Amino acid sequence: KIVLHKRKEISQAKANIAARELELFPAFSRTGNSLSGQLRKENSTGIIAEFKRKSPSKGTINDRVQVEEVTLAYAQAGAAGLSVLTDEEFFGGDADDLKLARKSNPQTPILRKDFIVDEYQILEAKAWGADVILLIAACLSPEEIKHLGQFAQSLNLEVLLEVHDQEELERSLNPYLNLVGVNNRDLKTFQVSVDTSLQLVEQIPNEFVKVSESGLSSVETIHQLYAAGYRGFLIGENFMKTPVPGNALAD
Ligand code: IGP
Repeated sequence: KIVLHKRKEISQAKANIAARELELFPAFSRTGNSLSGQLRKENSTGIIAEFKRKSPSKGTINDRVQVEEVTLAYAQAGAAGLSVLTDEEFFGGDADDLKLARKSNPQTPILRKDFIVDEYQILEAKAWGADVILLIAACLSPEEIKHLGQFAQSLNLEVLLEVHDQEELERSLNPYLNLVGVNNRDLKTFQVSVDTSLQLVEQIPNEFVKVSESGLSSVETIHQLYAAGYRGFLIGENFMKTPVPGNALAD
């Protein structure tokens, strides 16, 4: 359903701005900030802090805060990277959120969080100032993941592959990825279990930076995941549900 919705959105976007025009955006020629590089640093917090106004599982999480302020506060509180939702339909985000996050955080790696199914969205990601794109195994064939990953890397973007189980992981791995994320949330049932990350960690080759995603809210869980081999921790709701999300990370 989401993929069909995206296809419609993309054809509209293409009608408005041709791919060749995206390449003229100033952000297109900037050198990217490496998220995998940040996460590999010995003293990194590992936290990838997400700006998310609403979600299909939780409804409105926070619609009173500004993306520039929140992302800047996240970075100042020690986030290794930022994640900005650009999906409007389900998550209430848009291109401006990403552009504004970039404007207030020139040096911090930023992930475009969206359902990517087409090269055009990768050109958008680059033009809007992203450093990393997400490819979700549940939405894409192995061939698509490889092709889109290779395309993203050719633009100096890093690639985060998201999986939820062993079957998705095994069929989706290829050399055109930088990070592998395990989503603790089942996208079909919205159930969250950190055990998903703990069970899959050994199956992820060490050449990729390992990221645990969703449902993370305690320091103990982060320590446990770190000990298991994870170096990135993607956290949205736990910060966003508070009135000042940047303070929630600082605490
Ligand atoms: C953040 P949480 O539970 O901390 O808010 O989760 C992030 O992992 C989640 O937003 C997410 C997501 C996605 C959103 C993970 N994969 C794919 C949209 C699409």
